[in-house]
Amino acid sequence: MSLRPALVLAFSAVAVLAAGQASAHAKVVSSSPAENATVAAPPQITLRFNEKLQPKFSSFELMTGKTVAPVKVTVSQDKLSLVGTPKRPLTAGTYEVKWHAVTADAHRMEGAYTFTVR
Ligand SMILES: [Cu+2]
Repeated sequence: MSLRPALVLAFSAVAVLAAGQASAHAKVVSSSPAENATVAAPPQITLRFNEKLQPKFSSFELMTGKTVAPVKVTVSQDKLSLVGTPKRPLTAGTYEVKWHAVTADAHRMEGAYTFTVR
Protein backbone atom coordinates (compact mmCIF):
# COMPACT_ATOMS: atom_id res chain seq x y z
CA MET A 1 0.00 0.00 0.00
CA SER A 2 1.30 3.44 -0.93
CA LEU A 3 1.35 6.46 1.36
CA ARG A 4 0.61 8.82 -1.48
CA PRO A 5 -3.22 8.97 -1.36
CA ALA A 6 -3.10 9.74 2.35
CA LEU A 7 -0.61 12.59 1.79
CA VAL A 8 -2.72 14.08 -1.01
CA LEU A 9 -5.76 13.96 1.26
CA ALA A 10 -3.87 15.68 4.08
CA PHE A 11 -2.73 18.50 1.78
CA SER A 12 -6.27 19.01 0.44
CA ALA A 13 -7.61 19.31 3.98
CA VAL A 14 -5.04 22.02 4.77
CA ALA A 15 -5.89 23.88 1.56
CA VAL A 16 -9.62 23.85 2.42
CA LEU A 17 -8.91 25.16 5.92
CA ALA A 18 -6.68 27.95 4.59
CA ALA A 19 -9.31 28.98 2.02
CA GLY A 20 -11.93 29.10 4.74
CA GLN A 21 -9.89 31.58 6.74
CA ALA A 22 -9.01 33.76 3.75
CA SER A 23 -12.68 34.22 2.89
CA ALA A 24 -13.78 35.38 6.34
CA HIS A 25 -16.39 38.04 5.72
CA ALA A 26 -17.00 41.42 7.22
CA LYS A 27 -19.57 41.61 9.95
CA VAL A 28 -20.60 44.22 12.47
CA VAL A 29 -19.10 43.42 15.88
CA SER A 30 -20.65 46.37 17.71
CA SER A 31 -22.72 49.45 17.00
CA SER A 32 -23.87 52.65 18.64
CA PRO A 33 -26.80 52.92 19.08
CA ALA A 34 -26.95 49.18 19.68
CA GLU A 35 -29.29 46.94 17.70
CA ASN A 36 -32.90 47.31 18.89
CA ALA A 37 -31.93 49.99 21.43
CA THR A 38 -34.21 52.93 22.27
CA VAL A 39 -32.16 56.09 22.71
CA ALA A 40 -32.27 59.89 22.73
CA ALA A 41 -31.40 61.32 19.29
CA PRO A 42 -27.78 60.18 18.76
CA PRO A 43 -25.28 62.78 17.51
CA GLN A 44 -23.43 59.95 15.69
CA ILE A 45 -24.08 56.40 14.50
CA THR A 46 -21.10 54.07 14.61
CA LEU A 47 -20.75 50.53 13.22
CA ARG A 48 -17.58 48.64 14.10
CA PHE A 49 -16.47 45.76 11.86
CA ASN A 50 -14.23 42.71 12.32
CA GLU A 51 -12.17 43.56 9.21
CA LYS A 52 -10.72 46.72 7.67
CA LEU A 53 -13.00 48.44 5.17
CA GLN A 54 -12.29 49.92 1.77
CA PRO A 55 -13.54 53.47 2.37
CA LYS A 56 -14.58 54.11 -1.25
CA PHE A 57 -17.02 51.21 -1.24
CA SER A 58 -18.31 51.16 2.33
CA SER A 59 -21.16 53.21 3.72
CA PHE A 60 -24.65 53.06 5.13
CA GLU A 61 -28.06 54.58 4.57
CA LEU A 62 -30.38 55.56 7.36
CA MET A 63 -34.06 54.95 6.65
CA THR A 64 -37.13 55.83 8.67
CA GLY A 65 -40.09 54.18 7.03
CA LYS A 66 -39.52 54.90 3.33
CA THR A 67 -37.74 58.18 4.00
CA VAL A 68 -33.97 58.56 3.83
CA ALA A 69 -32.56 60.51 6.79
CA PRO A 70 -29.56 62.45 5.45
CA VAL A 71 -26.30 61.34 7.09
CA LYS A 72 -22.67 62.14 6.32
CA VAL A 73 -20.80 58.81 6.56
CA THR A 74 -17.03 58.46 6.87
CA VAL A 75 -14.66 55.57 7.60
CA SER A 76 -12.63 55.87 10.80
CA GLN A 77 -8.84 56.28 10.68
CA ASP A 78 -8.25 52.61 11.66
CA LYS A 79 -10.68 51.65 8.84
CA LEU A 80 -12.65 49.41 11.19
CA SER A 81 -15.69 51.66 11.67
CA LEU A 82 -18.32 53.50 9.69
CA VAL A 83 -19.23 56.75 11.41
CA GLY A 84 -22.36 58.64 10.39
CA THR A 85 -23.37 62.14 11.47
CA PRO A 86 -27.04 63.01 10.87
CA LYS A 87 -27.34 66.32 9.00
CA ARG A 88 -30.41 67.15 11.10
CA PRO A 89 -31.25 65.93 14.62
CA LEU A 90 -33.16 62.65 14.35
CA THR A 91 -36.82 62.93 15.30
CA ALA A 92 -38.65 60.26 17.30
CA GLY A 93 -39.22 57.01 15.40
CA THR A 94 -37.68 53.73 14.31
CA TYR A 95 -34.60 53.87 12.10
CA GLU A 96 -33.06 51.20 9.91
CA VAL A 97 -29.31 51.31 9.28
CA LYS A 98 -28.65 49.61 5.92
CA TRP A 99 -24.92 49.09 5.51
CA HIS A 100 -22.67 47.77 2.77
CA ALA A 101 -18.97 47.16 3.14
CA VAL A 102 -16.08 46.00 0.97
CA THR A 103 -13.12 44.58 2.86
CA ALA A 104 -9.46 44.14 1.94
CA ASP A 105 -10.22 40.73 0.35
CA ALA A 106 -12.65 42.56 -2.01
CA HIS A 107 -15.75 40.80 -0.70
CA ARG A 108 -18.88 42.91 -0.58
CA MET A 109 -21.16 42.30 2.37
CA GLU A 110 -24.32 44.03 3.48
CA GLY A 111 -26.71 44.01 6.37
CA ALA A 112 -29.20 46.04 8.32
CA TYR A 113 -30.35 46.68 11.86
CA THR A 114 -32.80 48.98 13.58
CA PHE A 115 -32.87 51.28 16.58
CA THR A 116 -35.49 53.64 17.95
CA VAL A 117 -35.23 57.30 18.85
CA ARG A 118 -37.55 58.24 21.70
CU1 LIG B 1 -14.40 38.06 2.69
